[in-house]
Amino acid sequence: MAVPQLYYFDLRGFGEYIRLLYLDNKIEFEDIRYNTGGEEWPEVKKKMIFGQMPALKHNG
Ligand SMILES: N[C@@H](CCC(=O)N[C@@H](CS)C(=O)NCC(=O)O)C(=O)O
Repeated sequence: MAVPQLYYFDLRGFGEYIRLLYLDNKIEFEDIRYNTGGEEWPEVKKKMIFGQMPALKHNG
């Protein structure tokens, strides 16, 4: 089964609640983090469905 992919910045913020839900329920997920204010984010943002994070990809 595909592992959900969680995209968020390398900080707690909104994404931390989702990480904790997965961790508390022992559900495997991929924790994909981008540096806040890093060079990567403007390019990644263009590819995000809503242009913001947290974003969750599950089964494509
Ligand atoms: N869409 C979310 C908010 C998401 C949001 O504000 N994400 C921020 C980080 S907490 C973000 O992606 N900021 C970067 C950007 O907008 O370029 C909501 O309505 O609750």
